[in-house]
Amino acid sequence: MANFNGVFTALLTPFTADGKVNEKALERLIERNIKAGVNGFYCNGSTAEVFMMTNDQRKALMQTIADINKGRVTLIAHVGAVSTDECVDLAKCANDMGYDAVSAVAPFYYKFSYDEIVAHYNAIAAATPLKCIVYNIPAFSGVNFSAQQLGDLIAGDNFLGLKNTALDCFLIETVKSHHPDKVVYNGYDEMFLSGLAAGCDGGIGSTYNLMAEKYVEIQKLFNEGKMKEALAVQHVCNEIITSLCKVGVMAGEKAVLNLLGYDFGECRKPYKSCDKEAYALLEREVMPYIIAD
Ligand code: MN9
Repeated sequence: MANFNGVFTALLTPFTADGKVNEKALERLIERNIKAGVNGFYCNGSTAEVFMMTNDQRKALMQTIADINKGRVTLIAHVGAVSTDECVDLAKCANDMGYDAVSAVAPFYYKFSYDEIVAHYNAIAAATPLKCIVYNIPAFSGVNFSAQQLGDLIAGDNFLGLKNTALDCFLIETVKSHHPDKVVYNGYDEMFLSGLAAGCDGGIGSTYNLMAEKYVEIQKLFNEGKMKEALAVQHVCNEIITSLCKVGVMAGEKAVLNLLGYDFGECRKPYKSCDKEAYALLEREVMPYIIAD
């Protein structure tokens, strides 16, 4: 039985100059994160830039990650898209490839009704034996759920729980206390400790790619009741996140990995990449806190 608690890195995707996945660099990142103590990976999420990729590319990326992981840690496949049929197709692939669960952002752009969104999620959850994690990220999807709606959405047996990327600890506490058997993940890394305090079972985040060991440490200290020590580590993470946000979070994360000697390339367009000044800022403000390997 896969372990769904703890720290899950939302994997970045390294691209070569001609837009292909750089498998060597991805392998190195996966090894770095396993060594740092993550419980698993959240694959093909927003951080992986899947909304700038074709479905064939998304499937190939899922397979590459599964091949590198070789069953070592828990794998969650994000299969979200606007079209229900596409999500179902990607979920079936994830199941065939041996993933442990699927997840999906709410269908976006068209302003679907809540009933339409429920039917969308039920189709994904029914498509395979894998359980589904609802990905709530209102700032990006434009879809706003109440705590009651999220709770209703994840209540069924074929739902594992919720990934919540929203600055609302009240909502986290409400959903988790009403559904204690479900797994709730914190989504904004800058509030990981706050999310744990509100009832989260772990976190899924993009800045984990660079510093997973810090989040592993926060959760360990939290479990030991050492809140002051945990907050001190969270503070270091937040200083780093503040700097990353100045240059663009994903572009900044890739630039940090490039500075560590990974061949991580740049984000897909329309994202712009880091210029010289951005690299200098990261060298100054972020690199002193990042562990080389
Ligand atoms: O869900 C990530 N969300 C987005 C996870 O990228 C939209 C987070 O890890 C953020 O990147 C991070 C920085 O704000 O918390």
